[in-house]
Amino acid sequence: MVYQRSSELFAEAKKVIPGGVNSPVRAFKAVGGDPIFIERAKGAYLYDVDGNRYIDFIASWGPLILGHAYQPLVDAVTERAKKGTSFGIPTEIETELAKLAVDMVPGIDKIRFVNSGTEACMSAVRLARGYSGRDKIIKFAGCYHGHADAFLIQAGSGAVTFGSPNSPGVTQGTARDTLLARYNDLESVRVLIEANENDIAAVIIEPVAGNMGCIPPDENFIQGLRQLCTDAGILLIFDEVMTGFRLAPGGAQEVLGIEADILAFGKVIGGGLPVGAFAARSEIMDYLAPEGPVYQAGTLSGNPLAMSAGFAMLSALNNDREVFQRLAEKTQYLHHGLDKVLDKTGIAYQINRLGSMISLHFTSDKVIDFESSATGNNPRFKRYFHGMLREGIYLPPSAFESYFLNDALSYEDLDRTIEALEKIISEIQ
Ligand code: HOZ
Repeated sequence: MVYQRSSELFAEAKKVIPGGVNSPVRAFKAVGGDPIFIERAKGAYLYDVDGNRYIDFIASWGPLILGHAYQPLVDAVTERAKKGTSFGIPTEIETELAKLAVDMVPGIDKIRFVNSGTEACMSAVRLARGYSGRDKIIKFAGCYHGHADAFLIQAGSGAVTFGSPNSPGVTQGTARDTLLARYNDLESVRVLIEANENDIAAVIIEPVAGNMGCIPPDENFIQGLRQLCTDAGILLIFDEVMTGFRLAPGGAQEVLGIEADILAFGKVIGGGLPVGAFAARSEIMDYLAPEGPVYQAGTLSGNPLAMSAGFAMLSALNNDREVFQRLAEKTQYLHHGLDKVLDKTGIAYQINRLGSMISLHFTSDKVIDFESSATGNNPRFKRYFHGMLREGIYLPPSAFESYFLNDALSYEDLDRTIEALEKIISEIQ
């Protein structure tokens, strides 16, 4: 493959954008080399500026569950744009999307739209603090809830990929209010709750972790966590930015059979436009301004273009609920195909999967938390990533990220992906 135009564009970008990217995970720092620049995409395929085609397994890091340039969504956004893109005054489509989301997701009465998953999680925590009158939160090592200060303590995703899970710029005071537990380890949560009685406002968790690779929760852990929170009067926040409207119409809550107190959304709910949201029962949501005292606002929040995209996406998913099962089957097919190739080699690896989220770690340890996910063989991962890229397969450029399958992927695409691994397997031995 030739990447010449991409490299030229990257050199230009670096002159005026820090690191040449607007989000670090795009920079290929963990795998080396220059990132590719995208010209366009359709369905399951990305086309770069050098004319190369890739089968896409990141789907814009999750939002494009039905594939790129999904026609009903493109039509909705195009029609809406002709009428104006933003007013800062209410529009009917905001209520339509809110009704649809409230209908699809268990246990919520009201939802507030923001512009990103970061904003959603940050606002969810503020709401929990305002509602409970308590300051501290518990988060889990390796979970990533966006880049608000309180979450950059042992954060996953790009933060850990680039060696700053505890970023400079986060004050000691913020760090003191963020307590750190271990994913899939209920005892680590119990200890923190006992040591901070009546001080903890919320526990925030990715109910299926996707920022240290994909790590499903152990059933006893997640059920026990719900019970611990209920017993201690702590609000349980599910960060469903990755899992919401992806694992099921009702997200991880539906799959796990557990209801959280506050939910944060992003990605699929915006269909590829910048949308985040947080939601809860009325009793909690009515603490928000202008109804209640907890302030939260945004010039572009609920803007009609983004709402139209979100409405087109959720409507499509709501009207074709089999899509979730279809995606889970495709993901299972990919999993088995990768197993078949890797099992012949003696390479130590783990594949974790739930629904349409999957990841591959080159380690012999079972990957259940941040520590075990960090045991992966990174030099091998780099060779794997670049080998697959050369074969036209676009994977997340870090082992600390999940793949997100989209429904435009055909079984032929999956076969080509498995064949690509077979082709490059000698390079990663
Ligand atoms: N939340 C995404 C997956 N960890 C990363 C997206 C980004 O930072 O660009």
